[in-house]
Amino acid sequence: MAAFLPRPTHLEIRIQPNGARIGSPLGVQPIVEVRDSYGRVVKDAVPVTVALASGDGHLLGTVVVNAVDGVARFTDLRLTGGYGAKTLTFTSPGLRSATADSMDLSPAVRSRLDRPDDITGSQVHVIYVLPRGATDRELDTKVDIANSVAAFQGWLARATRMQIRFDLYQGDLDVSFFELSRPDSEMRLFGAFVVTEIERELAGAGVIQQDKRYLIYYGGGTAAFVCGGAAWPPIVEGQVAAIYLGACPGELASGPNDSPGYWEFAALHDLLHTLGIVSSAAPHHTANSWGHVPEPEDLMYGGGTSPWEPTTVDVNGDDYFSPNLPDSLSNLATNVFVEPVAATVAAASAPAGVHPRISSILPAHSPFPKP
Ligand SMILES: [Ca+2]
Ligand SMILES: [Ca+2]
Ligand SMILES: [Ca+2]
Ligand SMILES: [Zn+2]
Repeated sequence: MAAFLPRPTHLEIRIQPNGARIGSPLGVQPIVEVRDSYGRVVKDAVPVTVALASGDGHLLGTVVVNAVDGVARFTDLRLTGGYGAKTLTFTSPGLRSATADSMDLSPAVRSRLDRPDDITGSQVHVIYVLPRGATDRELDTKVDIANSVAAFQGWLARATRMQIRFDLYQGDLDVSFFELSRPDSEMRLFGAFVVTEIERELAGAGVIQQDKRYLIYYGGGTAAFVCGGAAWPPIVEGQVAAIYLGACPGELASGPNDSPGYWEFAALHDLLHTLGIVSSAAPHHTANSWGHVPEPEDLMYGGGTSPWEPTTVDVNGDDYFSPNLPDSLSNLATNVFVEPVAATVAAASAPAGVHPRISSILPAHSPFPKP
């Protein structure tokens, strides 16, 4: 009786990868076997590497796994990229590779909860809020909001070397979903104070946490001549900024490296209001438009006869962004909701000097509603 040493010849997929969703590990993680020419599992401890063979995006997670008793079990693979078909291949040196069945990358799972935070401390949580019964554009799960936030973060990083501390979950923007109890027809009657009503409902539902600010992409409108609104502490108490997507025209940025458009600037502008910017005591604070400065190229312009064409965060560095402001003024440079960006990250963002695709449109609100 001759004893043959089993010799591995190829890989075979025992469990096909499946269940690919944006922002989550694969629902079904693949298991791959090392086999010989007779199809028997060979108990060799060979390394098995998985790669994305077709489809755009990236494969993340532990992509090299050592077979144990001839079986390689992947545990934390996940896919990024556009929706649609992706194919994985498995390789090991000297062995015939195996290609998995194609699978579709699907939108993220909707979360009505603020998921566990990657970072501790002050941070901004983003919520897609709909009035009751409004058309659901799934901006939370189809990464539209994540792209929009990334677009203005990139712009802010180039302009200031700072970035907003956003609430992340497993490395991605944590966007949750909330449906109001009232329809758009009721909400819009609150005019410039739609944001106040949104905050009231969120607080009533226990959503608001003490050390957070909230940026709302709101799928409703308003009867007032505004596109968004925000708290402006200490004069207008609150923690919430909202842009009213149903109130003004235009689309969100379509990719994370896009130049910010109107909605991105409006979101960032309103979010800065929730940090107390621009202080009423700032030298160029506009008395007829609270929380704002007068230059049309400034992110915190409050409207007037010139169109808003934001290129600058605090013209002349004397009102709300400078290392040297008096402590009495709200200062983006020292605010706990922002942090410095590594120079490499700032440089890698979309090219500087690109003129924002925005002109002749209203500022986020003109003027800021007086309390
Ligand atoms: Ca994630
Ligand atoms: Ca969270
Ligand atoms: Ca200034
Ligand atoms: Zn404003």
